[in-house]
Amino acid sequence: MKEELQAIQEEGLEALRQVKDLKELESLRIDFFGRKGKLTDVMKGMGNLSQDQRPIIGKLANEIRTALTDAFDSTKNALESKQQEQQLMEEAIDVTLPGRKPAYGKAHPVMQTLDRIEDIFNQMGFQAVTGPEIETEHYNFDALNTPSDHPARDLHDTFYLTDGHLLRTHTSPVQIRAMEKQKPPIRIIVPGKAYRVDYDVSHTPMFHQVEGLLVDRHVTFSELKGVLVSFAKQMFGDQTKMRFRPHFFPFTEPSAEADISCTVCQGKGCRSCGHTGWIEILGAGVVDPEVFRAVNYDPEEVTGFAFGMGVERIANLQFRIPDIRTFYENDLRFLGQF
Ligand code: 2U9
Repeated sequence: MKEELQAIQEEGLEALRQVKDLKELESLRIDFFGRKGKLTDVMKGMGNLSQDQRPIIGKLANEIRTALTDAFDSTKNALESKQQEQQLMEEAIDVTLPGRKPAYGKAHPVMQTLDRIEDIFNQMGFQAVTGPEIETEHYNFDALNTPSDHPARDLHDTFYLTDGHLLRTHTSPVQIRAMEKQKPPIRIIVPGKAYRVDYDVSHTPMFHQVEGLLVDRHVTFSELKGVLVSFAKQMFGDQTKMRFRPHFFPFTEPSAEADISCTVCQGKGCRSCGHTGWIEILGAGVVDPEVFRAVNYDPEEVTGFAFGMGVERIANLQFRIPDIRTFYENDLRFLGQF
């Protein structure tokens, strides 16, 4: 039995020298110390020993068990540190590698233009207000003096919803709501989305507008011109010229369309301006007395001016984009350039 125990010790120590990882070590532990393990087997045979042999062999068996347990423990410690070291090596960060560039987002070009327009009018004392995109015929057309047979009301031009609702075709209903809430004087701009049944190089079914309204005593077309010329110079440069052509809108009288000197050829005439030297950028006029009556303002006491511009059109000129539909194709290669 003594030889058997010594052989087990030899075998165990040798096996521990060969062991490669913690998994192998665990199966060795079961092989030697498990319920059916080699050492346990020999110990079971102790009962058959004579009285005088039993303490001697018992002592030897304990010594061997302790020696093997110690060897197991130190092998386990060594394997564990080896494994940890390997893991640290594998997870090591190479601080000399070049960094990855994060993809920065930025404001959509139409929003950049909208922000700039808002800034300019804010500096001139106009406050931005907003309102609902789903409107009634009353706020979108009736209160704005638009006759019931006006072509803008046509199914082909306006997105009608159910229950007499529609998608606003301009942001003008917001000015009506503002006048209903507030007595004059009023000096507001209304930035926001508008919707029309239209789709070509210069129209998308959803587009953005900035409209403005100023109401006070003794407001004339001159003040309107002053504000708009100042806007055009700040937006397109100090050398920009502006001209007003007579026009018609149901909600203003007199009305005008305003052009600026071409931003490409400075008014000399080129392909961009159809060789006229001028580019149309907005519409404007003196608020029609009928509009004031609709909101219980007295047209004998107050006058006002209003204007409206399409933001995509301005962004178009600012960034020289030939087709405004590209703003809404969501191609990041296009949008990232601005
Ligand atoms: C009220 C009274 C008057 C707003 C105005 C225009 C002229 C105009 C167009 C420009 C290009 C719309 O986006 S566009 O197609 N707008 O020409 N808008 S005056 O007049 C108002 C608005 C509200 C109460």
